[in-house]
Amino acid sequence: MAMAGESSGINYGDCDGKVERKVGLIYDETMCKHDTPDGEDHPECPDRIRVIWEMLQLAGVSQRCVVLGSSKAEDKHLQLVHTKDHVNLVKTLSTKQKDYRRNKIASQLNSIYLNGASSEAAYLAAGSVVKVAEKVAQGELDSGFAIVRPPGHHAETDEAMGFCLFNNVAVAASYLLNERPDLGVNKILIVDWDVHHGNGTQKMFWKDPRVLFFSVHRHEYGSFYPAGDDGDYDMVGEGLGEGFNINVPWDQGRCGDADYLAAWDHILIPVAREFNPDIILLSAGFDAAIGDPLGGCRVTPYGYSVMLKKLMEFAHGKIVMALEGGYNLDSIAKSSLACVQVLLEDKEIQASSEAYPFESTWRVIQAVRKRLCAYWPSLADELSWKLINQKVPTPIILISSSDSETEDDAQGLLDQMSKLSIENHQVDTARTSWRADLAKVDVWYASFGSNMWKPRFLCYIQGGQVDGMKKACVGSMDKSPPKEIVWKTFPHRLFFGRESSASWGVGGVGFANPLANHNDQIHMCLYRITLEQFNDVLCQENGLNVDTDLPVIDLAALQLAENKSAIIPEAVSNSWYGSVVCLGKECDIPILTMTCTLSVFEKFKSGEIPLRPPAKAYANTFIRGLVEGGRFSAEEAEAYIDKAASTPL
Ligand code: X5A
Ligand code: ZN
Repeated sequence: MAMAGESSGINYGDCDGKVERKVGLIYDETMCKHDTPDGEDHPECPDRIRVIWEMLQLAGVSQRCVVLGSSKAEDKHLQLVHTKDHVNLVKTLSTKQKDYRRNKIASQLNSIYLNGASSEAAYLAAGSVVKVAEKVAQGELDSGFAIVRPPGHHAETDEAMGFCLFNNVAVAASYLLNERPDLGVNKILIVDWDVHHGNGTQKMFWKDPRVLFFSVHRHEYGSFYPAGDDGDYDMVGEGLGEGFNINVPWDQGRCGDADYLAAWDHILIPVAREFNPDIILLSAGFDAAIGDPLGGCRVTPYGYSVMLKKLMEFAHGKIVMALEGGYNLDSIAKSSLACVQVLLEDKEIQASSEAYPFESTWRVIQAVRKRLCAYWPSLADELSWKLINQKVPTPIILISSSDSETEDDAQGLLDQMSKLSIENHQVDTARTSWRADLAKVDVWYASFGSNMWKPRFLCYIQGGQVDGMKKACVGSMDKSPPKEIVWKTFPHRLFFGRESSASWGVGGVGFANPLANHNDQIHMCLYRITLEQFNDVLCQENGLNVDTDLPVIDLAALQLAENKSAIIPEAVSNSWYGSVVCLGKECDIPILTMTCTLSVFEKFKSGEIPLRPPAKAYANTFIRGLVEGGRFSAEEAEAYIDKAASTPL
């Protein structure tokens, strides 16, 4: 039976005549008006909540829920977790005086855009989570889902960041604890399964034992957004709140159902049983979902439904879901639907999975259990050997060109590497500390595409944009020009592929086969730069921010690249130029190039990713490089490109 509007009463939805659980939903189109000021594309887009709502309607699920109207948060509730100044800033964003200052304000914040509708959306997002939480706590609803944006969990007491303006979930938790003693909510479990760390929420309840904050997120030794140590498992809370903050920091991307469920079974669920919450608030970002462009993980709708189902054993199933991140429209719609079906107790879920967690997942889980077992006795037992042997190897991919070293040696080196970066990070937390060290080391960056034209390459060093480029580069933090330039040929295969690229628009761009082949010859222009600059070039080539706390290639990784001839650093493993290949040495300085990974090369070869002749602007730049470098005449350069573009792989 369809129910809509702010109706109450018993909902007889099930064909067995079983009384369905009352699940509240809030969606309001007004929150779609928060958008980029200039119409630029952004992953945190209005369609995110639209597609979720449409999916719930299409599946006939929203009709079986109690649909509530949205509400604006009250300032006094926002001020339970935010400063007056911050609330005022967001409140006055849409005023006339702010029309000209909004872009400036946004640009001074980390990953925030603002328009005239941002203020209202932020108030509605926070107020709607408060409203659902109130009704679930009261017992008027069994559970609920606030389909809101902007998201909230990155927002700190005095600062908007990470697409978040108000910390919606934190406001709701604080409201229940401090404003509604009548509801009898004394202990709240906040589960944050967004792929990013819930830094804002963590800080707001850092010393508060009434709130157990659990966040599982990509961390990668502090390099993943929001970078730094906040998301580490060592951050357990302080004072009375000590032990009431639990972080599960993945040290790699690609985690999927098996990894998340292992964290559930061996950390979250036993702790939740001991904590025995009165209500659960779920920071339900869906950016760990398979297909998410920012997350890189692989949680399926089924995985989300099992995670949620396992939480329903607590607090009499009183669960308030609030949308956080999630940027693949298809994935977030399907994941949301799977979750609401669980809240409705629609279908039986058998929690069985053939996949195993990664080896690194067990390492993280064991570290978390060890750090927290003093507060939660159920974490004290060692995990059985049999259990942790159910694993797949950590997917750091190595391309080995010599048989002299076994994969085991490589794993040993990698283990050493990860230890190194952890230690470095703890000893030395200055933001740019790595730069000074890597500035002392020279490498040759061997370019084989448009970067062979020096002015184009200099965009990556000094910043800027040459003719034909669609986008400007920010450049390296060290803007000094290359110390030397030499040309050489190497036994690798040049080819062109992709449909289009951000720098050049429609058309292919150059790649080198990551493996050597002595029947092929590629012309390369070698620039002698520092390893610091090489990192900045690598980041820009892969569309990553150069301003990172950790280098992509540190000294250990350079060593590894030299020994193994090629490495795939985790930070760029899913990017186009994910393979860093060492081509040997020149004057005792290692020669590095960057190209696609072997697995992407295989996709080019099979046609799964198109081979495509270069874009016009790209080809012109390429030719200029070869001609001005004195390698070829214009005709010869064209012939070189034509041959590479027309010979099958
Ligand atoms: C809510 C959320 C992500 C921010 C990423 C900024 N924020 N690079 O998923
Ligand atoms: Zn996120």
